Amino acid sequence: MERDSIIAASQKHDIAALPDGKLYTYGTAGFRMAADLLDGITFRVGLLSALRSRKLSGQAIGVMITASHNPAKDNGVKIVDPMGDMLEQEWEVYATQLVNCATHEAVADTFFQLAEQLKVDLKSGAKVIAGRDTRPSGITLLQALSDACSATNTSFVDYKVLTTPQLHYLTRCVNTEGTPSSYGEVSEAGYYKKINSAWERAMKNKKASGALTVDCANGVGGPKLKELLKLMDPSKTGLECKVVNDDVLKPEVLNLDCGADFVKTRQRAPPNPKPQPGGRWCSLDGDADRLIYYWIDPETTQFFMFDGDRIATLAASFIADLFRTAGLDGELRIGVVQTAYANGASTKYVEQHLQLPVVCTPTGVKHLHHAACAFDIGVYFEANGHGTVLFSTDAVQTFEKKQPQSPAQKEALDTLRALADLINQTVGDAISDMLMVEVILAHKGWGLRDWAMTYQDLPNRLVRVEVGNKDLFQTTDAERKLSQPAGCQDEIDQCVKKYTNARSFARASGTENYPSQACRVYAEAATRSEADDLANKVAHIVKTYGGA
Ligand code: NG1
Ligand code: ZN
Repeated sequence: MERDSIIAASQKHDIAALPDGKLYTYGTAGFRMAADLLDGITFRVGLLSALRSRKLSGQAIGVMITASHNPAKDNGVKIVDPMGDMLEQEWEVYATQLVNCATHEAVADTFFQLAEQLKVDLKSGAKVIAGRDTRPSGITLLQALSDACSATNTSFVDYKVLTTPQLHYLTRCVNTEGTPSSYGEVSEAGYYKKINSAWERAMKNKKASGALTVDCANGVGGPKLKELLKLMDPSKTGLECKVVNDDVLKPEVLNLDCGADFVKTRQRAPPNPKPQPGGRWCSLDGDADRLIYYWIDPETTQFFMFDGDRIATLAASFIADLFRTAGLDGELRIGVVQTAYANGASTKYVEQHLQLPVVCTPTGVKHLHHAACAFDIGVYFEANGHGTVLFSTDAVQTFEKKQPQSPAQKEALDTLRALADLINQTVGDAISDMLMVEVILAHKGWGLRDWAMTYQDLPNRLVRVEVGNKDLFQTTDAERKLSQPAGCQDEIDQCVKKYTNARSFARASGTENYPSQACRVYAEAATRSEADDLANKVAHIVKTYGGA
């Protein structure tokens, strides 16, 4: 590997220095910002992936180019580890280091220095696979990645347009191909085949209750869901999917007034097409890893939202029921993992009604995923609709070994096995989560009204506060309290005390870095007006402590 060729390749992918000596940082969403700032960053992420693959004995590393629910002008780049999980945290620091090099020479030098420090054999083989969402800017960013791979003799496979969870799936498949733990066929078609077969098994003798309208945020979920629908046979399972907001030819409409993030943050349905009262609706986000269901009560026209918390409670309650029926109760441990953004009513429901343990982690899927691995069945969801259910090897083996004593036990075990295949084990996947919800509703014989009745959300509000310096805000206790700036948390506590059943916290956003920096304030309370009022008051406190 030649220093000169790395420098020459790097020179084709410049980086803009940030004002005031600020650094680009690898955060919960990798590097995410305005697409025109990303060319050099993506090239350097390619270099780091080439190192990481070599460090892990040539296993393939995934790279996803997406800015998820962000507006069309943005993009992002994120590294996926060999088993389909997020990049190991220690390496986020190396990513930040390589990306912030001031010159192309420094890029090459840092690359060799990291190789030495991490004992990476640069003569060994390496592989990177990549995909992108539908943003046109992704095409040139993939070229930057490809150039980094050429400059470092790294094999590169461009899977072109994919959902984020599909790229995670493919990464795991490539690395387990031909082994007993093979995760599936290494192709997009293999992904659809695996999901559809598991879906049909999970729905054996069950019927979904008719039409489901899916808002795809005008993102990659639209064409990909339509691919899957080609395999699905509504006459077998009763599920009629109607795909809306699936225009991927007009880049500017991506995530515009539609999609899971719109529904969650505005707490209302997208304006177009207007949902009919009583209909079953859901929204995906721009890269199809978040899912939110909603329903308008035909009698009262009240809007009900089924967010990540509610999907988690539905999944946990159903799996716990299946365990009881299958006679596995007490043998395997089910747990729910949430973040501070989970509605207090959902936490209470899981702990008191379902009698299952709840763990709270900092924001960011890597934290939730990690905590979920501590259970035999780990149900993790962020309130925003990103999440999945992890089945440990132990759990899957137990389902295989268990001898059913009755037809009901057999059915419960079959359903558990099918769910373990249906639910994406690498990362939250809106398409597979949606089918999981449909399986559960069909098994329970529930409509959305029944699901809405399980518990009542506390009114809540999430506010974005622009601050001069978000690094001033340091948190503790899984982000539920501020340790810095001094005095800020006391003021928040004093404020919260004045409201009924209230809770509020503030933290720096990990994804909103450039050009403006933001903190997020969450508040919940007994009534809508109290929640709104509390959120505004805390936002004001944060603004005053936030620096110029
Ligand atoms: P930040 O900007 O750190 O709040 C947001 C979401 C996270 C996660 C990341 C990655 C909220 C409150 N925050 O992070 O949950 O999804 O984006 O996309 O929803
Ligand atoms: Zn997303």
